[in-house]
Amino acid sequence: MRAVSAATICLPTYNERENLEAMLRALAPLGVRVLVIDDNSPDGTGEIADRLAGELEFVSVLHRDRKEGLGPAYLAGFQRALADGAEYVLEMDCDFSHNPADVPRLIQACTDGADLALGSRYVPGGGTTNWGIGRRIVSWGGSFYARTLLGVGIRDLTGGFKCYRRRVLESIGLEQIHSKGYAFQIEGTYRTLRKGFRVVEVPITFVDRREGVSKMSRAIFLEAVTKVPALRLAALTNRL
Ligand SMILES: Nc1nc2c(ncn2[C@@H]2O[C@H](COP(=O)(O)OP(=O)(O)OP(=O)(O)O)[C@@H](O)[C@H]2O)c(=O)[nH]1
Ligand SMILES: [Mg+2]
Repeated sequence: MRAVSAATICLPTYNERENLEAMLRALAPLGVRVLVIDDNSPDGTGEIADRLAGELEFVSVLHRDRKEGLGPAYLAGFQRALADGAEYVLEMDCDFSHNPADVPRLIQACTDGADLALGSRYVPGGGTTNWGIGRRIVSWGGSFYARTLLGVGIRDLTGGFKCYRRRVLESIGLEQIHSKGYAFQIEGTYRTLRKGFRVVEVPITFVDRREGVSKMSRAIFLEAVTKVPALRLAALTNRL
C-alpha cells in the first residue's frame, strides 16, 4: 500500500471532456496520485480538471499553453512528479484504452524488481479489442519494425501504459528526448534498456476509445519510422 501511495499517474489530456471525470473516479480507489497534464484543450477539459482537483485530494493539474504532442506533455509531467517525490511514475491514456484496474499490476511489477513495467499487448495474455485489421497490422508491424532494428526482445514498444521507477527517469537523459508521439514511447524504453535497467512486460488488453477522437496523425507515424534507425545509430556510435 505504501508503494502505491508513492505512485503518480501522469495523465495527458487533449479534448477529453467526455472521459476525464469518469477516469479520475475510476482511479480514486487505487490510492495513487494523478497529475493531469492538459495542453489548453479547446473543449474545456482543463476547467473540468481544475474542478475535480478541488474536489479530489489525489488529483493535481499541470496546465500547458499549447498542444505540442504527448512527448513534451509527459516530460513536463515527469519533472513535476519527480519534484513532488514520486517513486513510481506512470504513463496512461485518458480514453479508457488502458484499464484502470491494470494499474496495480504495473506498480507491482516494479515493486517486484522491474525498473520499467510495460503494459504489453503482444505477450501471452495480452491483446487488443475492437481494433480493425488495418490498425492491428500497423501497431504490431510498428513494434516488429522497432524491435528488429533496435535488436531488443521487447514485444510491445509503442504502448503508452507504463510504470517507471524514479531512478530510471533520473538517469536516461530526459532533457535529450525530443520525440513527440509513438517515438516517445519507443525512445523511453530503449534508453532504459541501454542503461542496463530491467524492463518487464505485463500483459494488458487494450480497448479502442469509446468517446472523443484519436489524435494520432501521419506526422506521428512518420516520426516513429525515422526515429528508430536514428536511435540505433546513436547507440552504435555510443551517443546513447
Ligand atoms: N497534453 C496532451 N495530451 C495529448 C496530446 N495528444 C494526445 N494526448 C492525450 O494522450 C492520450 C493518448 O492520445 P490518443 O488520441 O488516444 O492517441 P492514441 O492512443 O495514440 O490513439 P487512439 O488509439 O486512436 O486513441 C489521450 O489521453 C489524449 O488526450 C497532446 O498533444 N497533449
Ligand atoms: Mg488512445
